[in-house]
Amino acid sequence: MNFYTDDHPIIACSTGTQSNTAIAVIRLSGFKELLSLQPFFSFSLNKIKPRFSHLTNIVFNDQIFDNGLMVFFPEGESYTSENVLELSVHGNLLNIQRILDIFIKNAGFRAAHPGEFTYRALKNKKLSLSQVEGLDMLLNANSNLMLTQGLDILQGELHAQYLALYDSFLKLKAAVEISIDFSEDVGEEESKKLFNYSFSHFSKILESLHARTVGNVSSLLSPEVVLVGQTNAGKSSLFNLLVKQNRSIVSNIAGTTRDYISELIHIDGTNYKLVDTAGIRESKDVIENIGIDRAFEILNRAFFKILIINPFETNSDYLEKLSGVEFDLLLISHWDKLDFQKKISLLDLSKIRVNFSASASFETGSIGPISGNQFLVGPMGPLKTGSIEPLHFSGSIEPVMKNGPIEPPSKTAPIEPLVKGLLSEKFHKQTANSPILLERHRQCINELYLKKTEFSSKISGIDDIAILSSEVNIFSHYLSELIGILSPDDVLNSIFANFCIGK
Ligand SMILES: Nc1nc2c(ncn2[C@@H]2O[C@H](COP(=O)(O)OP(=O)(O)OP(=O)(O)O)[C@@H](O)[C@H]2O)c(=O)[nH]1
Ligand SMILES: [Mg+2]
Repeated sequence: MNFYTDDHPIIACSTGTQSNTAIAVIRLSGFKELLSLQPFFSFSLNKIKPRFSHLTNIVFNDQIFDNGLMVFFPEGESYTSENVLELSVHGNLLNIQRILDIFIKNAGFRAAHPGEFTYRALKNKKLSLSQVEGLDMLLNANSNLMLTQGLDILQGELHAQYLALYDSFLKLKAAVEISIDFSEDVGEEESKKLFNYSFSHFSKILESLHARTVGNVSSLLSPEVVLVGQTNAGKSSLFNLLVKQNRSIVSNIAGTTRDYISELIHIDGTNYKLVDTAGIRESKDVIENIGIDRAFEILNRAFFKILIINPFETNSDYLEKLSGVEFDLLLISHWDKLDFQKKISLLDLSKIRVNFSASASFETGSIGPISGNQFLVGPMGPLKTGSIEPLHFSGSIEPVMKNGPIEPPSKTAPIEPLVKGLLSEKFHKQTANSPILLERHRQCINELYLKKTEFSSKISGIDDIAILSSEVNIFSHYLSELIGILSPDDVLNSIFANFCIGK
């Protein structure tokens, strides 16, 4: 990043420059004298009341360029802690660019880099490093979970817990120092007591933070739901059902989908990336094989894995390839076709590991019965027969007649609530302990926890606390990093990499 030491006045549109909007907010920061900007406003700037909005024309050389509102935030009381002026102007993209150009060409401003306003807020101590990370999470959130945690971090909630941990570390350090410097006054027993108390307090706070870092959260940050299966299994048909449009090409030609395609679906406060993949089969087509490799890559990292099997076209070699994967849901498609039951009775699914399975028809958008009122659906597979668990369904079970009457008489439930219910159940289960989502924080906390465990085993059996003087300092580095006292350039670079222009 090349703006670390530069304090040139900067300008940017903070409300996005992708499409025309009714209003856009342009931010100017870092100018020395507000009055020097008088040539650009019809409103008399010596009458400006800080933090109040004033109606003004934006002018230059006797020409009016726009009419809008301006708010002045003086140095020390603004987002960046510099003099800031915010202009609400008409959000036509050409209009925005024209206003930016006026200030860049005639008032000595330069276009801000992505995240530069926030960097200045950090530099001028308006925000802590973890607040910046919280802001980043808030602005790029994919779920209510990230929105909430981003806001909590921005408001300093997590930072306050880190400071409490740091404070308890200082007390622990002091307990060791006391045993060195004042051992004669305090006495060995008393200093040991003080040390034990401080260490247990430090451990308690660290343990509760550590409990929030258990498990892998990377798949929760941008959760992917992958549909895999053989060619002609019905993956694209289900994909279209879930995204509610004919987004993926469906045909009875095996190998229709050759590369993955994805769409966001919003369920219960979370955006999931639904991915339709190339059907798995032996192929001589180079491009198709790349698509199949990609399907496996996505399968390995996906948050929710759905396997689709078409019992009319499945061979056991292909099922073998999937035996190492634990699927969240198995859907056996084409239940609406005659001979479905005969076909599934010939399937050997013993190698498939799956948490929930159901027969399904993507033609009718429903999960279907196997016989009578029995549904091929149930938790903890492989393949259990049982009734539908009401937990997963909001839709009613309705009779369906498709391709003529099916024997025995059929009843169905819609697929969508089943998939969405299982998905959001898994997401909520995995986020129940409000996991700390920021990787940098997780790493620091895990390192600290490791050091604490090592420290614990070292101190057992030690009577002379004084000899721990240097040992206790091992926590200091990671704590400083956690609360952002230490922030090497590469840390800053990775944090600011996600920021957009105008923030
Ligand atoms: N009767 C019936 N037909 C289905 C069902 N699911 C899919 N089909 C049909 O099966 C054919 C293949 O479906 P697709 O959704 O394209 O299958 P796919 O798994 O995406 O196939 P590839 O892209 O080749 O890997 C299409 O003609 C669908 O209309 C089902 O449950 N019942
Ligand atoms: Mg397809």
